[in-house]
Order: sequence, then C-alpha cells, then structure tokens
Amino acid sequence: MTEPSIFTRILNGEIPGEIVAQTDRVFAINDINPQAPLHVLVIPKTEQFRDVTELAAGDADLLAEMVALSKQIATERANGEYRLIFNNGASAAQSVFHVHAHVLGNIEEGRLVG
Ligand code: DGP
Repeated sequence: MTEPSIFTRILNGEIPGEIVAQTDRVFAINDINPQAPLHVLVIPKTEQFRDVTELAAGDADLLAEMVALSKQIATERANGEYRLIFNNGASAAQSVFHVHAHVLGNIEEGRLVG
C-alpha cells in the first residue's frame, strides 16, 4: 500500500497544517512556501487523482468544486481575482502527486511568479 500524501496527513491531523476553508469534498491550506501574498492550496479530500488531467477525466464535478472554493477564498482574502495553477508532472514542478490547485492572489502589479 502506498503511503498517504502529505496533504492527507494534514487533513487527518497527523502533521501540522491549518485548514483555512473546506467543503464536504475539498479543503484548503496556506502554502508552506508562499509565492504571493495570498497562496493557498485547494485539495480534494480523496487522493485518488494524481493531477488535474486525471481529475477532469474522472470527476469533473469535483474539479468544479475546487474552482468554486478557490473563488470563494479569493473573494474573502483578495479582491476576487486569482491565479489558478496546477502543476502536472515532475518536470512541470509537481512535487506532491495528490492533485491540488495553487490559488494566488494580491499579486504585485507586473510581478509574475511560479
Ligand atoms: P507542487 O509543487 O505543485 O506539487 O506543490 C506542492 C506544494 O505543497 C508546494 O508549494 C509546497 C506545499 N507543501 C509541501 N509540504 C507542505 C506542508 O507540509 N504544509 C503546507 N502547508 N504546504 C506544503
């Protein structure tokens, strides 16, 4: 059996990490290494999907729920505008193979990150 992902371990309270928002199927944490003033990870509570390609093919409703929670967080903690990033594969800088969206907001004018 494969080990639970770092995100599943945070969700289960096995390692520290504050859940800043959640729905029945999705939760959000602040990124440990923020690349913008708002940098949240939005993550399905199930780790069955490695990346957004698998997720979109397997459960499009769950992907839509991730986008809706991202928008809600951006509305509460930024001005409703946000950058949404999914890294797909190690050579695209994915390090955790439990699909997650990076939600970035309050980005300084002209400054692109990631
Ligand atoms: P990616 O490179 O797209 O797989 O993004 C993984 C992100 O997960 C990365 O931005 C850092 C974040 N991360 C890794 N470990 C932890 C942790 O223990 N706590 C939190 N809050 N974030 C973590």
